[in-house]
Parts: sequence; C-alpha cells; structure tokens
Amino acid sequence: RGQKGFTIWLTGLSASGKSTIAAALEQHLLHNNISAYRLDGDNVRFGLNKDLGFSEGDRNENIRRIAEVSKLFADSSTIAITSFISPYIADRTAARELHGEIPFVEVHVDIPVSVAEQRDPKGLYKKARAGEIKDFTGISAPYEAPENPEIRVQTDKVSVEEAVKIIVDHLQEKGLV
Ligand code: GGZ
Repeated sequence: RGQKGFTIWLTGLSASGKSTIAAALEQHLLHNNISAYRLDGDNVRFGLNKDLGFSEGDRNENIRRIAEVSKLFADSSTIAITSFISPYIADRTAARELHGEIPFVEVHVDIPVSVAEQRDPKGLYKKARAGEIKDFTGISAPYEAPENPEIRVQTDKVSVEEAVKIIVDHLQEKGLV
C-alpha cells in the first residue's frame, strides 16, 4: 500500500516549541521510513516568502502560500509538517479548506504568553516590549487560538518526546500512519 500524504499544521506563539516538536516529529517519521518534510521559517520565510513581513496582510499571504505548498507535498505522498505561528483562525480555516479531501491535522502548540515571554530564547519578546519590534504576536499583535484543533499540546507541561508521542498516537488512531 502506498503512503498517503497529508498535512500536520502546527500553530502557536513564538517560543512555544513548534520548531522543536516539528523537527522531532519529522525525525520520528523518517526513522520509521515514512516520508515527511518540514516547512518552517528557515526554509520558507528566507526563500519563497522573503518578500513578506509581519503585517496582517503579509501574514495572510505567508500562510496562504504555505498552505498551497503543504498541499503540494501532501499530493506527492509526503507528510508536510508546517511550523508557523499562523495566528489568524480565518487563515488556518482557509488552509484546511484548500486541502479538501486531504487530511489536515491542526496541532495547537499551546503555551501561556507569560511562559513564552520568560523563555524568550531570541530576546524578541523583550524587544517587542521595548517597542523595537512592532506587531509582535502575543504582545502587540493577536494570536487567535484554535477552538477545535485535532490536537493540543501544552508545552509548559509536557516534554518534546511526550508531545511527539501525543501526535503520533493520534495519527495511528486515525489510521494516517
Ligand atoms: C511574531 C516574529 C515577528 C513578529 C519576527 N511577530 O521565534 P521565532 O522568531 O523564530 O519565530 C517567529 C517567526 C514568526 O514567523 P511566522 O512565519 O511563523 O509568522 S506568521 O505565521 O504569523 O506569518 C519570530 C520571528 O518570525 N518574528 N518578527 N512581529 N514573530
């Protein structure tokens, strides 16, 4: 039986742990001979979407293009793992609708803003508080949490390994892997 492609869509604040979970999940799938490819800021925002910033309109377009690309990967029988803040419900809904029959697994990488701000691995929250970065998600730009995601992982409570297990268990339950 050939592998079926689909999309695992991570959403959450900066410093929530999306990229770390995405990388660990990708490794887990690859080690099990399941084709997976991760889309994140490093390989999308510096290339395909380097013309886009962080205004609401640019984020809408960022997410629209990422949804199109993830669908192409899913069409090619690969599991696309996307790791972007994707703060607007309407954009994530559009991404889901674009996928049509292709499964779309939304994962809320959930963390209180206060905890993300304490972590602040890149000092971005500090800069946002100081007004040096404007429109910063959670501080001066909105984050619209998913109302009904397939999966929610609370990264102030579970480890990366536990988060990966929660996601993989869900995929197995749904017969996706
Ligand atoms: C939020 C910003 C901003 C602003 C730069 N707001 O922690 P990071 O650094 O590595 O991840 C954040 C990343 C967010 O890009 P996305 O493409 O995921 O955003 S969206 O889905 O909303 O389009 C952060 C950095 O870029 N960054 N400026 N103003 N995050």
